[in-house]
Amino acid sequence: MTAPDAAVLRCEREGAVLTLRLNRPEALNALNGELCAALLRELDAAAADPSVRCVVLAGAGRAFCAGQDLRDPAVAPGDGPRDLGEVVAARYRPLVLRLRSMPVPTLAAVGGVAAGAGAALALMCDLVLARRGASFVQAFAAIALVPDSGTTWVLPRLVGRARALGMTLLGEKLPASQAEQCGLIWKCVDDEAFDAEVGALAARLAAQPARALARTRELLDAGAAGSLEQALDAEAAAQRELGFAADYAEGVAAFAHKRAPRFTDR
Ligand code: LHQ
Repeated sequence: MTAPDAAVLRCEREGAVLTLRLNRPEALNALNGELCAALLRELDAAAADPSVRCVVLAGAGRAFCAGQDLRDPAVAPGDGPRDLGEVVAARYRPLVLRLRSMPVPTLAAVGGVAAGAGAALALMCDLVLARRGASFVQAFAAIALVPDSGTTWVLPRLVGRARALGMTLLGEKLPASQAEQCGLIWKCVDDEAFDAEVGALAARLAAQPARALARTRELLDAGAAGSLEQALDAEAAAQRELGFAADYAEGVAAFAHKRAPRFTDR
């Protein structure tokens, strides 16, 4: 399956797994307006397509994504001031909220450097698998901006305030192995095993009960901000919903008959 805008975003389908591959390798897959729009459109389409059960976000070439394209006329200083607030609100806010509310699990396959908003998009995915040679850069301070695209929300949640400040104020390249050690990402994988591990993990996620996984993400995000009582109430509400759903019956039947479950709910 090839998207109409294959030039900037490639849509690759393998079974129930949809890989959205940022495809501007000459600019380290930096995000311009066209790429942001294509990504949002394909994520919306995937969310509405019951045959998609896992979305992988990846990059073509040696990088995952260098963040906002600094040569994009919408942000490049030069011909006068630019309203960067408008750019983040119009392009990045919907992308971040879309990723965080996908009805299926999301996996970032970070094969190279992930910088600025590129790192933010990766960190918004449910799991991040990074090639050992990859790195994460909070590139905002180097161009005298604040972290955006949800970075100020997600970073301290993942690694705590001290590390979040260290990463954002200093903007150093954080190697994937250290990103794993400090809990920024799920796993760092040896370079030669990366593609196979991405495929295996995506296939495994696609076989999971998508609706239960999406509710789990919602509960963990809400739980981090709310009280214990709120978490208990939200868990009960979700458990009530899931208990009436087909996947629960299927999961218990599969357990009882010692067979693999076939989950279908989304
Ligand atoms: C690039 C870029 C890039 C264009 C490398 N753009 N060409 C949202 C909206 C509003 C305003 C602004 O902010 C945001 C959110 C953000 O994302 S802000 C952060 C934007 N990103 C950056 O500042 C990262 C800039 N890039 C870098 O720091 C480095 O390139 C990294 C650390 C990503 C990779 O370093 P290297 O591996 O040493 O590669 P390189 O620097 O040699 O870059 C290779 C080419 O890619 C080069 O082009 P050239 O024609 O010289 O070969 C770069 O100019 C181009 N490139 N990032 N964001």
